[in-house]
Amino acid sequence: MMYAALKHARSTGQKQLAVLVDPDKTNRDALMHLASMAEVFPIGCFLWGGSLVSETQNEYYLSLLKAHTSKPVVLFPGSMYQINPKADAILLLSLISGRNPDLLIGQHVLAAAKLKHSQLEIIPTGYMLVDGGHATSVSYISNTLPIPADKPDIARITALAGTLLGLQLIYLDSGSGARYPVKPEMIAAVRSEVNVPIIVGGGIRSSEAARQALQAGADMIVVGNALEKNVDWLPELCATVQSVNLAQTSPSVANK
Ligand code: 1GP
Repeated sequence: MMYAALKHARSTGQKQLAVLVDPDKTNRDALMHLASMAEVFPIGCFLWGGSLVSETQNEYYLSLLKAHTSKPVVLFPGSMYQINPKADAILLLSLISGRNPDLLIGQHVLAAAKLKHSQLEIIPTGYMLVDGGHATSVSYISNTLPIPADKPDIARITALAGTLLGLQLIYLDSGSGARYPVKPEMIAAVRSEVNVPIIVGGGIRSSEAARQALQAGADMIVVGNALEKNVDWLPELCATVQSVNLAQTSPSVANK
C-alpha cells in the first residue's frame, strides 16, 4: 500500500527516497545493479516512467525489475500508454500547473476502464511543473508552461485547488535533468497550505539539495538522472535522508 506508506511518512516525519527509472535510459546491467543496491539501501520505492517510452522496452525492463526487487514499483507515466498492470501502483497525474485539458482529464477518460480492471493502487496526484532553468522534455511534450521558480504563492494556491478537488498527493517537479531543483521556499509554501504528502523531484543531484527539499517539507524526494549517471551516490543520498529523519526524531526536536 504505497499511499499508506506516504501518509505514514507525512504523519511521522520519516521521509523517503524514490528512485526514478526511465526505461528508455536504462539497460539490463544497470537495472540489475540498481535493484540489488535497492535491497541493501533504504529506498522507499521505484518510480517508473519517462516522457518518451518505447512499449517493448517498457514491458521487458518492468518485468525484469519486478522479478528482482522487493520494493514497490510505482508508475509515473508520461502518457496513458505507459499504464502497465505489472507495477504495484500508479501516480494518476493531473497536470494542475498547466492548462492542457488532455492532461487534466482527457487521457484519464481514455485510461479509466483499463485502470479500473487492473490491480494497480491508484494514487490521484496533483502534478505541478516548476521552471527548472531550461525547457524540459515534460514541459515540451505536455505543451504547458511551468510555474515560475520564484512564484511560491502560485504553487501554494495551485496545490490548494488540487487538494480541494480531492487530489491526494502533490508532486512538485522541475523536470528530469533540471538545471535547478524546486526552491525550498516553494516547497515550504506548499507545505504550509496542504496536508497531503508532497513529492519533490527534478534536478536533485547533491546531498545538500536533497536535504534542503526534505527540510522544506517534502515527504519524498525523487532522483533519476543523477543516479543514472552515478549509482554509487545512492549510499550517501540514503544517509542524507536518514540523517534528516533522525533529526526529526531526536529528543530536542520531539520536545519542541
Ligand atoms: C523527473 O522528478 C523526476 O520527473 C526526477 O528528476 O531525473 O532530474 O532526478 P531527475
